[in-house]
Amino acid sequence: MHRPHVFSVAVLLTLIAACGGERKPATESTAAPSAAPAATGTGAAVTPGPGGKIIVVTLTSDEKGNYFTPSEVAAKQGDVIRYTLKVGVHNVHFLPDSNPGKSGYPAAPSDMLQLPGQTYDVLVNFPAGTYYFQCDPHSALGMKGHLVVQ
Ligand SMILES: [Cu+2]
Repeated sequence: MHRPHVFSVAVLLTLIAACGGERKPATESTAAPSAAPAATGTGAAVTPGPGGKIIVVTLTSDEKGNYFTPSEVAAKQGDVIRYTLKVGVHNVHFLPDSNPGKSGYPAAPSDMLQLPGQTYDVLVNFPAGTYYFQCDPHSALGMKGHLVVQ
């Protein structure tokens, strides 16, 4: 008469122990992979819009100075300007003070490009017009250019 009762308690304890043992994998499964941070500027490749193309502009330093090549860039809606570091340390900045009355362009400076081949992509999705850009460390030395959106 006592035996069935004792047996059932033993089974119950076994079940509790089993439950406790299952917590470990449950904890691990709650650690969901974190989403990649939103792409911001430097390094993030941008895909041209329909019919658009990629226009490469290099940033370089040599014995003649520091400059963008080309420094005068013509583009259409949907194109991507791929600023690409060749030599030196440079950035790209569409300086708001030099683009009065304009909006929609990337007004924040890019990060510094430091590794050859590093890129900063700008999708041309802002109004037609001429936009001034520069490299902040070298603007006084003439490292500047214009993006003409047709
Ligand atoms: Cu520069």
